[in-house]
Amino acid sequence: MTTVPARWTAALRGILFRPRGPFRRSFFRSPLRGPWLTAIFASALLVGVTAEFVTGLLSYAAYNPDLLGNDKTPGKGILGFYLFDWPTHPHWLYRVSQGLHVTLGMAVIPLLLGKLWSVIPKLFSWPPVRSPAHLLERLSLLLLVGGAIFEFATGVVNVQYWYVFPASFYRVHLYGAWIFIAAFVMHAVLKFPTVVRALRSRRLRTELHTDRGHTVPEDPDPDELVSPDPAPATISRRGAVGLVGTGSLLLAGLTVGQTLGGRWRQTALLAPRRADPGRGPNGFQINKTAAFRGVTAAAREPTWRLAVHGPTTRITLSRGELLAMPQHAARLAIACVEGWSSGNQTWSGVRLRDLARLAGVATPASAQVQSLQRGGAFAAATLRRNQILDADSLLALTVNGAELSLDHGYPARVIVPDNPGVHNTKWVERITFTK
Ligand SMILES: Nc1nc2c(c(=O)[nH]1)N[C@H]1C(S)=C(S)[C@@H](COP(=O)(O)O)O[C@H]1N2
Ligand SMILES: [Mo]
Repeated sequence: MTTVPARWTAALRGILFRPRGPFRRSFFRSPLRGPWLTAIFASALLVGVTAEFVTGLLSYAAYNPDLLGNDKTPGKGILGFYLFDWPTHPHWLYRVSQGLHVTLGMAVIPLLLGKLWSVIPKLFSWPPVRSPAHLLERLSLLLLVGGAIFEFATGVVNVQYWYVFPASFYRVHLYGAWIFIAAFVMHAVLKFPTVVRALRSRRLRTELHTDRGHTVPEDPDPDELVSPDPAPATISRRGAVGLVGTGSLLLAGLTVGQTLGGRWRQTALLAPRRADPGRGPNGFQINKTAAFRGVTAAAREPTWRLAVHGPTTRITLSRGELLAMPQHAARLAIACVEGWSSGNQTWSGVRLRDLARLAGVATPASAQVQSLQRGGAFAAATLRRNQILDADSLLALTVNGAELSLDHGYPARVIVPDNPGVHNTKWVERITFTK
């Protein structure tokens, strides 16, 4: 015979622990959800995320973070184990890999949303924790989903110039990437057999020929992605895959113009519009103007002299003296971490290696470049030996045959092949070469 209190506890437990809202299995009713659709999105994501990770690591290496003054990211720590000397050739490598990182990053967003949509019932599993192993799995999913959202959100925010970071963007994006990728690899390995099985369960070609009227749910699966009570289809699987694919292409298409530069820039509707570069030889993309950086007066100062320092030598050169030195021209593009590029321009000026020789170091280990700019980011950068010695590495005085404009770095700016834009310092005041 049941005592009254026991019956009450059972009833109470029934009320308290009954799954509600999205925690009920019958809540999500799309007939499209199932292992096959999830596996399709997952496979595409695997490619996209891997490419993002590789280009991201390359981007970090290109920063030369182990050089003095470039330490925006923890280069010498364990995360920098793979760092290598970033080359100066091919001169378009950073532009391509960073353009890919940003464009592909945008393209992956619809894919990520599609994938999350396809597994959303799993996020509301009931009871929330069934066992210690289940708890671990859920925590790893938190890192996975949280990490993905964090990486894409910080990336988009940076590319869109909304500087809202409590710490350096590079640092949070890099740390986040390692946490995310660890969870991602674990998830990919654990789910690999499921994905292979799911991909084999249906034929892609057949799915792409199935319209909405013939779209039926997948077979019930152990992961319970398939709804136990599916509603009629409002879109075919082909439609869902097409929707995500079109979204990806659209985002990529509206972004990539900023990397291509020139007229293509007009098509980059999703890229932020910066200062109007105007027309003429200096009429190409400007990132930070002289006014924004507060250098207008200092840069116009006729008494400006470039200081060239070596271990034992200190000289100063006027712009006239620099122009009297052997001039060299190179067609190079500025490529920014945010994915945009100036496109190739013809820069001309003094070779950095000629300046190094003047400073008494024919083969310097590094060059610290200091701008006239006081305060604000990017006022200084350090270049490494191969960047100084490259025949196309210049302290540019003119561009496209005209004097450098104030916004492009007058009286002199650094331009080095394959160098991230941020290290092509403008309004240079001093270069210190070290042995
Ligand atoms: N002194 C100084 N140099 C600088 C910057 C800056 O803000 N200050 N911006 C850098 C960044 S982030 C980039 S991408 C390039 C852009 O060059 P541009 O402004 O001529 O297009 O300049 C770099 N040189
Ligand atoms: Mo930049």
